[in-house]
Amino acid sequence: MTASKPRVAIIMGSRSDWPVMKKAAEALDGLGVTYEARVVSAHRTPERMVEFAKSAKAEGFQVIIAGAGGAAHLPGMTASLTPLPVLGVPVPVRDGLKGLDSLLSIVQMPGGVPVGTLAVGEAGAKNAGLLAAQILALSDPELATRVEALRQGQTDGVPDSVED
Ligand code: RP5
Repeated sequence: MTASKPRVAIIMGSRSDWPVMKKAAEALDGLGVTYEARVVSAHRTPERMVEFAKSAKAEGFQVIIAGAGGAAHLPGMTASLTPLPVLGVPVPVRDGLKGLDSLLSIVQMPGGVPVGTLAVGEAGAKNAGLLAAQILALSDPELATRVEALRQGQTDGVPDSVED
């Protein structure tokens, strides 16, 4: 958790999702975006989920990143209870269907309740963090400059030769 008021909420269905979801936190840390990470399960703590989703905007969050695995209802249920943009990260679970279950549970929302669904696993979590920062950067010029610098550094770091 970062020190000042968090702009992004990173929620996940279980502590077991954290090794994947911390990639979103790392992306936000890298861009100086404040966040708070919490365990909120659609199935095991449904009342906590409702309370969180209904109060998230009033708490000052601007974007929600929600990760879950298996029958991953957390992103969609959260999106149904808040006007904030929700980015969904499908987490692959050990004894599940390698993330395909999570992906399909998150991606096919009914029209009217959007969830911005990212890739399965760590790449999706990292991109959720970056995308949340890009959303916030629309109204934050200093953050926009940091996002652009990150992109430029990424581009500059790709060699054009196959070996030294
Ligand atoms: C989901 O069930 C969680 O998001 C997690 O990905 C999966 C397994 O949870 P644990 O049994 O590891 O707590 O709700």
